[in-house]
Amino acid sequence: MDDLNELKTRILAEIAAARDEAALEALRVAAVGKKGEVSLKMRELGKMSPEERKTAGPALNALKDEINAALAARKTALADAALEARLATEWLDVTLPGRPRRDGSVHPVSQVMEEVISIFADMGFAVAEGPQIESDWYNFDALNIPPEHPARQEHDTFFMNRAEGDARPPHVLRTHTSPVQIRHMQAHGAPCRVIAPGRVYRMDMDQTHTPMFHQVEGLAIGEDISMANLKWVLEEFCRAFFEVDEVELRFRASHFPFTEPSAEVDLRCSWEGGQLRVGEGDDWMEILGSGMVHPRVLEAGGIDPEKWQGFAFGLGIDRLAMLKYGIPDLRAFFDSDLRWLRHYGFASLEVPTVHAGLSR
Ligand code: 2NL
Repeated sequence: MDDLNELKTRILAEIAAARDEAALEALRVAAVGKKGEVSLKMRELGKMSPEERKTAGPALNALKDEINAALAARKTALADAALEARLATEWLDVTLPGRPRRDGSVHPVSQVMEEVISIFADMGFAVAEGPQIESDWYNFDALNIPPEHPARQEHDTFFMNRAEGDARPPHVLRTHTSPVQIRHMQAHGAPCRVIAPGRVYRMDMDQTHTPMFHQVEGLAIGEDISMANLKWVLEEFCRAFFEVDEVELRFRASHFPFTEPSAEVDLRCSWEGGQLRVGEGDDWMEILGSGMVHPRVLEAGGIDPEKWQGFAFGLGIDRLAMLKYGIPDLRAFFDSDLRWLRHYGFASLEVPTVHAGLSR
């Protein structure tokens, strides 16, 4: 019995001192494995007298149980300790602010888009959005653009292929954001005051044209809206956008199928020393097209032209960005050159608003 106690004390001490799971497994094999010390002693039971066996048998079984329990407890303790150690090296302060690996910047087109939206929002215009792939009805017919109009020729517009044998007219990549406003009129009726910013597509590519560019169109419909309201809104826009106190606009008679009368709008400026100054000088710079919504376009939008009238305008965002921020070549806008973006980009956490300043 004494040597059993000794054996127990030694094995339990070894288990308590085991450093890892491999050491623990070696101890298990040496103690209670098939040829382990305890197992060998159990084999000796057969040679004992029945009297001896009566006490030695249960004692050995108890020892085996105790060793197995100690092995299991140590195993759990080792696993817990390993987890503790891992957690201690992997901890992370979730209250720390984000740490961007490199500061991105806002693209000039996005910046100007936000500026323009912010200015019109300040005048009570809501923002409307719609699909970039349109039916020819929304892109052309609803806008009173006749079938023989050059914009409808293969040459100027991107057409989407129909399935083989499908005779319906093909969809197009929208050539302006006007379809968004047609959809808005149909869904919400009159009166309304919206702008429709977004990407538009035309087959054109040179120093001042890219096949995809950005437009904002505006539409205001009411019972007695006139060109005077249009003029004030556009003046207010130019003052805010170019960040000057006074501007002068010049309306030149023009022609669009979707407005009657139509006007192109020029802004007084000077280009002295290659630097644009708005509101002074003897130059005029064309900035947008506009007019009173054609009655047929109101009808296409489900609005009664006998009761309602409105003005509309369309301006190109990319050109405005070039003018305001002195960027010479339009094509570089879409090259995704990081050096260009870092040079012309804007801080990413400063949202332009009319009251906080548009472009600081
Ligand atoms: C331009 C000309 C323009 C419009 C766009 C418009 C939209 C509706 C009804 C009537 Cl739903 N008009 N949009 C009107 C006049 C001019 O854009 O030269 N843009 C760069």
